[in-house]
This record gives sequence, structure tokens and C-alpha cells, in this order.
Amino acid sequence: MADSTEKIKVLVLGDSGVGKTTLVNLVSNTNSKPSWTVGCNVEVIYHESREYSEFIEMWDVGGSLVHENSRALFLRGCIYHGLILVHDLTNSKSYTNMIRWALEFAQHGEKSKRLSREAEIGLLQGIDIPKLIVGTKQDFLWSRSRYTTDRTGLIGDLNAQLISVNCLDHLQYKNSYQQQQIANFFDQVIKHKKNASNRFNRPFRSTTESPAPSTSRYFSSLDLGFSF
Ligand SMILES: Nc1nc2c(ncn2[C@@H]2O[C@H](COP(=O)(O)OP(=O)(O)O)[C@@H](O)[C@H]2O)c(=O)[nH]1
Ligand SMILES: [Mg+2]
Repeated sequence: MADSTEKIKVLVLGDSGVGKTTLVNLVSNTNSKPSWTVGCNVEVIYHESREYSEFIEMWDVGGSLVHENSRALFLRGCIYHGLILVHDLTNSKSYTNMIRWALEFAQHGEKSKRLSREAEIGLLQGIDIPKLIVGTKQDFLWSRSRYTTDRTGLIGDLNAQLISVNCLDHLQYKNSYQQQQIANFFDQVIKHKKNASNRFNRPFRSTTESPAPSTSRYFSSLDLGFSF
């Protein structure tokens, strides 16, 4: 049962090396160089918008196949309120693999079984939380050919927003369209969680009434994995 006092959690998934940790560092305004994520890193950000002021946990789960078993623990054991799927704009495989990640999420970390297309569509459409697709390494688009993103296939069934970003440029990100889109996504995540809590008649805590610009600030970091 949903619990309104439960922390707001956003899960970040995608292939190893696409830039998940760098993206989380960008959003949380952390400048540390990412080491290889083994297990899970959690960054707590303070999100402030016209509607909400809330702490949000960003769960960055290692994308390597080698760590499938430990990842299953994080997918099975937690309730997430938002999902960010990350792909590298210079690597088309990472784009199609997002379907694999979404299916793994929908199946709570179960290893992928062979499923019919209908079953896959059902699982993707059943992911009942706000979703955001982020294409990283936008700065490489001029030097390397970008693949064409196809929104008509299974990716379309995810019904997610889609943005591209250069995760290394913190200055460019500040007050950018991308920052605004991510802030809007966090608003949706909070709204969705509060609505889910209300459905169970849990107390609803209203947040700031005065208009404030949408920002998401770094608050603290909790490392649940091992980095080397
Ligand atoms: N040029 C560029 N490099 C990036 C970008 N995002 C990530 N990287 C680099 O890609 C590599 C892998 O990033 P990392 O965050 O560790 O990937 P993860 O395995 O998905 O967590 C690192 O060397 C990052 O500096 C980006 O937007 N532009
Ligand atoms: Mg990482």
C-alpha cells in the first residue's frame, strides 16, 4: 500500500557507460567525476518549483550485466515514483536497449524471458509512473553521426518525454530548456505520488503556495554501493 510519508524515489536505468552517474551529478549539481557504479548510488536533491518543495532521491543503479543479481535487489525491493531511462546519443544500441531496461523494471528485476510483442507492450504500457528518456553526449552530435530516434516502436509504448543533454556542461544546463524539462518531470513525479497516496486516504501535505522558480538543488549523497 502506498504511504504518503514514503520518500520520493526516481530510478535511473540504462546501459553501462551511457552517462547515468554523470547525469545524476548534473541534476544534483555535483562536480565529482563518476567512478564505475557497482550496486547503487543515491543522490538526494531538493526540488523547488511553483507547486512543490520536496526532497527527491535519485537511485542510480549500475547498468553492467555482471551486476544483474545485485540490481534485481534494488528493482524488486523498492517502490519508485519516477523512471529515467538513459541512452547515449552516439550509440544506437543503447537506445534500443532502453526497452530491455524498461521490461526488466516492469518485471521487478526478473531476468528477461522471451515474451511475445503483445506481452512486452502490455508490460511497457503498465509502467504506471512518470517516465523520462534522456539522451546524453549531445556535445558529440556534431562530430559523430547521430542515429535517428524511432518513437513509433516499443519506445512509443512507454509514453515518455524525451530530451537530449550534455551532462558535462553544468553552466549550459543552468536555466536551460533541459533543466526546465527535468524540473517539470519531478513535478509530475511528486504529483503522481501524492495522487497515489490520496487514493488510499492518506493525509495530504500541501507544500509552498508562493510562486518560486523551478530548481533542483543538491542536498546530500548516500552511497549504497562500492565504487572503484
Ligand atoms: N562528452 C560527454 N561525455 C559524457 C556525457 N555524459 C557522460 N559522459 C562520459 O561518459 C562516461 C561514462 O559516464 P558514466 O556517468 O560513468 O556512465 P554510467 O555507467 O551510465 O553511469 C564518462 O567518461 C563521462 O564523463 C556527455 O553528455 N558528454
Ligand atoms: Mg554509473
